[in-house]
Amino acid sequence: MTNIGSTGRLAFRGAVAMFLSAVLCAAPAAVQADPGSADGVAVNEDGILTVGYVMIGAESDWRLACNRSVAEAFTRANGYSLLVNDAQQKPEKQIKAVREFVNQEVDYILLNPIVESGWEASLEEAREAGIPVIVFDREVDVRTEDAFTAWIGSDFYLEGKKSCAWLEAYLAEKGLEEEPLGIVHIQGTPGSSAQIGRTMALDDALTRHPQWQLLDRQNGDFTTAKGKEVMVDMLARLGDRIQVVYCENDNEAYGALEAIREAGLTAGPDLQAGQILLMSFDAAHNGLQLTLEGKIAVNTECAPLYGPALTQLIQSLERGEMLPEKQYVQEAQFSGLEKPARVEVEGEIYDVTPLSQELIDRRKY
Ligand code: GYE
Repeated sequence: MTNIGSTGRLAFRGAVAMFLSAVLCAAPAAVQADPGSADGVAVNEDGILTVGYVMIGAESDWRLACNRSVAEAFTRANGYSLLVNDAQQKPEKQIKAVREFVNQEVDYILLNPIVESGWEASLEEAREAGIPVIVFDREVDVRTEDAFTAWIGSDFYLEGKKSCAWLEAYLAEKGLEEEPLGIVHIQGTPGSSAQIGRTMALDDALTRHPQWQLLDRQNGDFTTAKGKEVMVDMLARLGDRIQVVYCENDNEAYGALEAIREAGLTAGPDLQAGQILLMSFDAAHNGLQLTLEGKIAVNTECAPLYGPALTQLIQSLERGEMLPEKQYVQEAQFSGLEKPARVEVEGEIYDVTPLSQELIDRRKY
């Protein structure tokens, strides 16, 4: 067992910020990794740190890339024994997994929470056992101070705001800013940080634009299958009133695109020609390809390659260094369209990265 608990985590914010944006933007090694099993017993061999990974599942391209990145970073050669517990998108399984890892006396717990709520008791047990918990990607909503050791992840609300700002700028570009706009919304897993932040941003934009009409909102659970299912339903009920589809990840967009094609309609940015404009998040390889083709008009990036950053955080803790409590990663935004070239969110300007095949070919996930 390591003695480093979840107390000090103040200094070296700047250093970690720079480091995180560097590692998360780097391409992963092109190795297919197979996460181990949760059934093994944590053995604390000489110099080997046992790390329990409380995983969400395999719902999306993003998640597969994230899991692979963790597996590739926490190898025996790098000094780790990685135990993986796959919750298959079931929050109660995750709580159980934390408890199991505490009982196994692992050295560290990596927690990728499905939903934000329900964490007080199990995190308290880990804290009492002196096992540092590093939460990443999504967040936990806990009132207890020092409930976890550190968190790194995305600013999902900002991602959503950038996405909506792109739509505003695009409509202005086309002279359509005053026109009524029919929007449907395919949400991510209810109660997950990614869903909460991206939904909140759309809600803000709907309030700002009374002429935008939210026609329907359904849960696509971040999967292609569910994304398609809800889009089929929305198309059947709302038909050509749908002008914009706000998908909360690429996989939902893949599903929505299938539904649109099967309904004999066309996805694309030309609203005046009756095309359906899709918005997406993640910017995984296939998502970017569809963005270059215009099938997805704007794709706001979400960075999945956490493995190297997580090993660095653990190494910092091993050296007795303090960690910042929360650390956001930096993310881009992509479109195949030339304009808008930048968006503005609360006085900050963010560039929209123009897509090229070369850029997409470099994307390994
Ligand atoms: O956007 C989606 C996934 O939590 C950021 O979860 C992650 C989200 C990501 O399944 O594709």
